[in-house]
Amino acid sequence: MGHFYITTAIDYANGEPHAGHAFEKIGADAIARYRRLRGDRVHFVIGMDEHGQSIPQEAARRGIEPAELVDELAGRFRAVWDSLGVSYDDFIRTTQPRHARAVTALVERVREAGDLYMGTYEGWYCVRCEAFRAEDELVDGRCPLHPDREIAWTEEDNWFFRLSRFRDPLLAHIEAHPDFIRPESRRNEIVRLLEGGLEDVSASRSRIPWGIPFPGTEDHTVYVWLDALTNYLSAIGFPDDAYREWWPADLHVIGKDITRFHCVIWPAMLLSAGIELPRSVWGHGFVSVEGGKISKSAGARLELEALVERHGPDAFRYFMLRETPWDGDRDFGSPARLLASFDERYNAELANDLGNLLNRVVAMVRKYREGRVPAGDDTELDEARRGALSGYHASMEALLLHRGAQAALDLVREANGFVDRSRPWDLARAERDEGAGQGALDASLGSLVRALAATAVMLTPFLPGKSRTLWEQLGGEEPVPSFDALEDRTAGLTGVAGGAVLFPRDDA
Ligand code: ME8
Repeated sequence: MGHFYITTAIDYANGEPHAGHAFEKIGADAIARYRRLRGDRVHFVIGMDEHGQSIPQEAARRGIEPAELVDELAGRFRAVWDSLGVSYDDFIRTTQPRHARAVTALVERVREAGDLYMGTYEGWYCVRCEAFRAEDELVDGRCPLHPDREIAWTEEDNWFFRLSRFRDPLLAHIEAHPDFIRPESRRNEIVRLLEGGLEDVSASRSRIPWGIPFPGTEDHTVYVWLDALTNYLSAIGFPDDAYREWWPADLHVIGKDITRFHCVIWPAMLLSAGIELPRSVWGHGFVSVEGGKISKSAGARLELEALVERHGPDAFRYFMLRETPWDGDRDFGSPARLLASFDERYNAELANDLGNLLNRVVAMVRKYREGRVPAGDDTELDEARRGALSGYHASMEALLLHRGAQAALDLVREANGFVDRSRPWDLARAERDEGAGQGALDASLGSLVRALAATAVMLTPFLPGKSRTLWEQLGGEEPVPSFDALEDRTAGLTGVAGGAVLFPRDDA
């Protein structure tokens, strides 16, 4: 049995949760759930990034204290993740004492390594990125990622982190560990950046009191990115030895806009402190509508809550992960097009293909076998099931989640085609009217139940709630089996249970 520590980015507590945040958390959750179904012991951490300059600014705008703002937003984000079935084991907040303790310890180790020095910083600071931007990065005098925000000229004494020293060790590490940065497009990006050379970065900010005091100084706080990145260690108890139970992390899931922080600054800090590097960083792409944030689009009900309510949380998870390649971007076009493709996937794949298959199979097992699940010989559908499972595992292991979902749905389609071809109603008539043996119908129904049971497990990472219902309607007992137990527990199914329609059709 393996051991898997997976994290996501911690979200800034300066605005509402949106579909982009959700895409990341749902995807990471699908990976965590897949690992559990493989029998791994999983530790899955998400949380909130609650320091930095933007948070007191946003609090002031709302006329409340920063602490009040971050509490409120942490509650809001968490409620959304709970409603979406995100199965996190821990929720780290950077305002927690356990986090401050870890950051202080890490900064001290970096200082002992001789990688911190005092200098003067002059430059443009983008509060939305919480990062300094070089003059030649600016577009029309503004941050290239946040052209709607003013950018501030900043001059201050800072502690600097000797990042420049880590260029060669990082290049060597990336070269020796092809899985360190994935997908490949992101690795190439980082290699190019490193080849261009690295400059030292600020490790502290002065006059930004909302943060973790920089050890050994009066009026400096730890630069928010150094603070935030350390959450991956503080959540597992660093600097106490207990952190070694989970470290090194197996996978940091983050968005493509912050790969530089995760693939350059974070590993450099760890190298400096003499801590092992994470095994892998996955930089997923962006979901958008008309090139912008989904929730910002005018009109249509595109706020996260409304999207989740439209067909329920499982359908939303499925839609996001099936539509958007986990290794790429997806622009849905107009808000109306997003809703149309959501409805289409829901009706065609979930309500029709999957929902109808379940109904048909349960109804036939009841009608022809009084609800008892026959074992029956293998059919071509069993072969298709084994093929689907192996394609599914290959995709899920490579973290191509959209292809994993596709493999499960392909099996559902195969099974529907198999019903039409094997015509169980004719087999039943032949038994009744022509004295035919029971073998053919047993084989047909048995292989259909096996296909549905395998589908329930394969879809659990995407549709955790509905997959459980699917398994239960087949007569299975909780929990949905792990992959190792799938065959035995399917063979142990005795009678179908049936129940309410899995995905009520909705032609809205
Ligand atoms: O960057 N599509 O926080 P954040 C997909 N606090 N992913 C998106 C997205 C979109 N449209 N918009 C944002 C931060 N994300 C820092 C992280 S980690 C130590 C600190 C992703 O709230 C984004 O790429 O701006 C990031 O991974 C996550 O949402 C949080 O973004």
